[in-house]
Amino acid sequence: MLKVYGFSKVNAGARGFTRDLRVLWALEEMQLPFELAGMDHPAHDLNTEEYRRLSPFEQIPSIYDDGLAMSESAAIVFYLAKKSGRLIPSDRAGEAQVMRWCFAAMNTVEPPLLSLLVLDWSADGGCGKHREFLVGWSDRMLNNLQRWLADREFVATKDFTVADILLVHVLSGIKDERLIAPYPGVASYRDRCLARPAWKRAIEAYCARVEPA
Ligand SMILES: N[C@@H](CCC(=O)N[C@@H](CS)C(=O)NCC(=O)O)C(=O)O
Repeated sequence: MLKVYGFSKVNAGARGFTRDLRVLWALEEMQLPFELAGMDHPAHDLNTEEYRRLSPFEQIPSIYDDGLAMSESAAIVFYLAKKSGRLIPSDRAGEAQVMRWCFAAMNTVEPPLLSLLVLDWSADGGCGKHREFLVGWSDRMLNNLQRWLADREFVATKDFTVADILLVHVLSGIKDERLIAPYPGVASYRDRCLARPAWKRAIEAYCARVEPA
C-alpha cells in the first residue's frame, strides 16, 4: 500500500500550510488508498538515517510506493497522476502542459512569494529595500498569472490537474491579502479551486490529526 509521510506535529505557524497537503489533496481527488505515517517535527523524526533514504533534505512530504522512495511534492503529485491516470491528460501534449505548470508553480511563482514570507517571519523591519524588491517580484508574477488566467478556468488544461494543486497551494501561502487584492482573477482562481470537496476533506482531516507545536 502507498505510504505517505506527513506531519503529525509541526510548528503552529506552519500548521495548515505544509506541503504534505499537496499530496493529501491530490490523493483525495484521485481517491487512491494510502497509509499515512505521521512525523513529529520537533521530536526530530525527520532527522534519521532511515528517513533520509526517503527524503535526502529531511523534509515532508515523501512517499514509499511499491519499492519506490520519493520526495519533492511536485514530483510526488506528478507521479501519482501518472499512476492513477487522474488529474493529468493522457496525451503527450496535455501532459507536457501539466509538467510546464508544475515547474512554473515551483520555480517561477513560489520563489518570490516564499522569499517574502520568510523575510516577514524573520526580519525586524529593517529590510525595507529588500522587501520592496520582493513585493515587486511577486507583483510581476501575479500580474502575469492573472493575464494567463483571464480566459481560463484552470491553469494547464481545460480540466483541473495536479498543476492546479501545486499552484493553488503556493498561492494559499500568501498571508498578506494586500498582495493578492490587486489580482482578483488570481484570487478567484485560488478560491474556486479551494472550494473543491477534495480539498475540504484533506484540510479537515489534516487539522483533526496534526498537532501544533
Ligand atoms: N521542495 C520541497 C520542500 C519541502 C519542504 O520545504 N517541506 C517542509 C514542510 S512544508 C519541511 O519539511 N520542513 C522541515 C524542515 O526543513 O526541517 C517540496 O516541495 O516537497
